[in-house]
Formats: sequence, structure tokens, C-alpha cells
Amino acid sequence: VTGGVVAAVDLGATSGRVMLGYVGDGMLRLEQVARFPNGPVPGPDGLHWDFSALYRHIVDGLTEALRREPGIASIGIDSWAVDYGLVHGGELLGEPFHYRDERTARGVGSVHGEAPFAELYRRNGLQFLPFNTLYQYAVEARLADADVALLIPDLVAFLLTGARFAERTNASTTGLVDVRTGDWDLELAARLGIPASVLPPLVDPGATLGTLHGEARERIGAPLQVIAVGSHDTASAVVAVPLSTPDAAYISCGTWGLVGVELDEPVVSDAAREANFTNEGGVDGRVRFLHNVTGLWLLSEAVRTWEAEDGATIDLPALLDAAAAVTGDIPLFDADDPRLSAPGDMPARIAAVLDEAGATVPATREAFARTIVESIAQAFADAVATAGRLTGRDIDVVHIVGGGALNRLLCQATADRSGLPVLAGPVEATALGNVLVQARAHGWFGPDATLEDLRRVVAASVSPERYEPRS
Ligand code: LFR
Repeated sequence: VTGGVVAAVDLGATSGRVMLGYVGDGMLRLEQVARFPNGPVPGPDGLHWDFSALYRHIVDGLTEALRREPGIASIGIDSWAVDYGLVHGGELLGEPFHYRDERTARGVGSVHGEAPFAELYRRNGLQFLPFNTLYQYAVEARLADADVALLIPDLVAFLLTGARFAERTNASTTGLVDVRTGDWDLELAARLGIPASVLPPLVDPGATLGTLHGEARERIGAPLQVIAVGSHDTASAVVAVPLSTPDAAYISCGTWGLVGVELDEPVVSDAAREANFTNEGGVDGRVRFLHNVTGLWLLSEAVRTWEAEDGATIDLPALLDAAAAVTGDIPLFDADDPRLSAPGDMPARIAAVLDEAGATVPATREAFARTIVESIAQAFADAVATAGRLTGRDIDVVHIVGGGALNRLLCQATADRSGLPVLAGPVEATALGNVLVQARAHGWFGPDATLEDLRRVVAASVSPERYEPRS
């Protein structure tokens, strides 16, 4: 057999999807079966996800996928990183917290009191992000009540199959995995008061997690296998970047812009730490050496505020066209300013940041949108240059994958500001990476297919759009 069809569950911070992935003749193709909204839900004790609703949508989507395509060979699940659900007696202990909840600030203080950031970086290789799971566990009142803590894709797999595992690429974002060995850093966990019992066994992408059981099996209607993929969405996206040269950089651009390169070995130098570059686990033991740039979140939150003001929806493509036509000086702000990470009135907060820096606040929405997009592009260009400097690579092309690849203004501005050609696409890199890792586990690309082989399949299936830098 050299092909077949699998289902991919791909959960993003603003929407989730269930897709069918068709693989054959060294090509692949996606078909969307279900799409459902996602986002932060304010509660009395902070921001949460509506995980119960997400899970219902996933089961409905998989049911529909199997109805359309009875030959599905397996299911793979990926989502955003760092967030988790606590399980006790087989039940979920409340809705998972959203990583943008402000409670994590307290966790940072207590963790760094025990293990200073420079030590953490040597151990886990992670850039500082205040919501990394270890900071969340430090303020998690119910951790001691849990039998196990499962990251979001692992939690979905648990509910579907009963199996309790931690997929390695996503586990690497907890801050509790040793960057050299890829195993739990149990000594660090003990120092931070995290019981080893809540950390489930680690598995690699490609492993079989289990078979649908119980209610899920009855509802969906077949004993399908769930296979571990790069369950961190960014890990799956990087699998599907059709890297065109050995010195290519990538930007996985959705809510976040994850900007970096792929390495074989981690870089945990002082310079990498000071530049806040992360060493996250990739598929096949590769290292995702990258920096989190606050990406299209800035634009989507601004649009959400304007829509609330107007009581009407905004036509985003039209707004971006108008933004592209703005002339004159474009004021810029630091897209990574931590004050811009929580939900809220984004235009007002960006205005405050600009004002503080002595820059003019744009007077129209189109000028505002332009300032946001150009500021993101500048942060992208800076991170690409830093990735090159820290790894000694002469970056010669930038691949943009994910929803941001559709944003022409952003792609062109990134080319202009980096001075490098940008290759935009595939838009659905995450779902493609999810499908590819399942397909490889089924042997559809032969017995020894490498990541490079998988990327050749992507390159044969999609043609990225090229943006040349303008002076
Ligand atoms: C992107 C992403 C990033 C991670 C952030 C929070 O969707 O997974 O890689 O840093 O969300 O989990």
C-alpha cells in the first residue's frame, strides 16, 4: 500500500478543525470536515478554554469524517502548546486554564526563586514565556489532587482511547523535559514540588496511542487507532515547511509567529538565552530553534475591539487592502511588548505603547492596521536575523506557513524588512504535518522515510507564492 486516508484534529487558539488527509502517489490533499470557534472564556477564577465544547466538536467532526470516508486508517491530534487538563478518577477536574490568564505571573516568581532562569535555560532550553507549563503548575491549586496532568492533545487522546501519554514535542514546551535527553527532568520537578506521578510516560510522534473506546467508539462508530503526531501544532507545521535550501528560515504564522530554523542539536548559549530563543522538540528528534513573536493576535484582537464598537463584523481583506494603500510615515511598536499579550482593548493598548515611545498614534483604522502588520513584519525580520547570527547560518530564504501566508501585506513587508525572498504557503501546514506523520507511520512513504522525504511530498503538492524584497 502506498496511500490512504487519515483524519487530523487541529486545534488553534481561535478555531479548531477536523480534516481528512488523502495521501497517494507521493502527493497529499486535505479536505475540511468541520471547523469550530475557539477562544478564551473569562470565569470567576480567570481565563479558561471551553474544552467540553471543543471535545464535543471533535467527536462530531470525527463522526462526520468517518461517515464521509469509511476507510480512515487513523486519527492524529495537535493543538497549541503548554496548556493541560488535570484528570482524577478518569474525570477532568474543571475546564483547563488559558495560557493568557494572568495568574502565571505569580508562578514565575516562585519558580525562579527555586531555579533561576539561567539554570532553567541550561536544563530545558526554553525561551522565557510566562505561561510555560512549569509556571502554571506552580500556581495550580489542584495539582496534588490529580492522578495525571495531560496536555491538550494528550487529553483529547485520553478521552478518546483511555491511554495516558505525553507526546514528546508538546511535552518539550512544559519546561520539565531535559533538553539534552528528551526525558522528564524529575529532579527539577521534585524541586518545584511537582509530583512525578502527574507526568505520564513520554512517546514519540508515530507511536500508536490507543484505539477508540467507550462512548467515543460508539458515537464515532469504528475502533479507529489514534496515532501520536507532532502534537504541538508548531511541530506539525514545521514538518510541512517545504524548506527549499539548507539555510532557510521558517515562520509558522497564526495567532503567534514562530520564527526560526531547524537544528540537529540544541543551542543553549548565553547569547541564545539573552535573545530569548527556544529549543523545542521537533519530530524525529530535530530541534525547533525559534522565537515566539506576538503574531496576528495583535490584529485579530484589534479587529475584535473595532467590531464590538461597531456592533458589526469587519471585512478583514478589505481592511488590509486599505492598509496597504496607506502612504507616509508608518510608526512602529515592539510587537513583543508583554503588555499586548492579554485579551482586551488592543488599539488603546498599542496607542499607549506608541505614545510612550513618542510615536504618533495612527488616526484611522487602516493606518492602525498597517502599523500593526509592519510592526509584526519588523519583529519577524529581526528574529530571522537573530536566528542566523545565533546559529552561524547565512539565511537565504524565509518560508511563511499557516494562516499568515494569506496575508499579502505581511508577506511582502517581511520580505522588504528582512531583505530576503519570502515563500508563502502552505496555509494548512499544521494539518499537513499531522497527516504526514500518520501516513509515514502507516508505511505509505516506504519503510525509512525521513523528514526531508515528507517535505518533498509537501513541495510536490503545493506551490508557495514568492515575494521578492523591494528596497
Ligand atoms: C502556536 C503555539 C506556540 C506556543 C503558543 C502557546 O499555536 O502553539 O508554539 O508557544 O501557541 O501554546
